[in-house]
Amino acid sequence: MKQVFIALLISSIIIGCGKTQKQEAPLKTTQETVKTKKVSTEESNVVVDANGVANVLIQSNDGMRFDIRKIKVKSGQKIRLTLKHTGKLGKKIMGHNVVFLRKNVKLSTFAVKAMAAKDNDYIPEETEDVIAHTKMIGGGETTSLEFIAPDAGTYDYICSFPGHYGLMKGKLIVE
Ligand SMILES: [Cu+2]
Repeated sequence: MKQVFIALLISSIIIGCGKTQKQEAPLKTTQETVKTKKVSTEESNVVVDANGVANVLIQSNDGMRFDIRKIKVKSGQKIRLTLKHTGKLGKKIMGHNVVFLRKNVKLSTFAVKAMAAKDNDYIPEETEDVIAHTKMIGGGETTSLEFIAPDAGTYDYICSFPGHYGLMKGKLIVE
């Protein structure tokens, strides 16, 4: 019995180690990326045009990713956001949008409400949680949205397609 117990113990330690390594690996990569590149490529290249409009391009793909995770603008500034889906998958299986949430809106709570709003492109109807949002698009499509930057602060943005917000999220930093 003792030998069986020890064997089980050893195997569970090995499995345990395997899991830890798998979980830590992506984190290390992220940290290294930040160290080697002083200017994060994930920060938006906000282009302010002659009219003072902040133009921002976010690209999304079939791998459930936004290429931009940080957007910096000034309060009261008009933002013209363009969302491009560079993938091939359709809107019903790999749809993406960009939803800017008000302060103190919990992402997981909002995501549950959004999931129930399938008939409204996963935007809860009559919600007060949303500042502005693009429409939902599929691979090869592009959409854009204009809105006025809210009061100074940090706001979350996500894709509200079911299961996407964990990977597809970023911060709107209003100064
Ligand atoms: Cu998405």
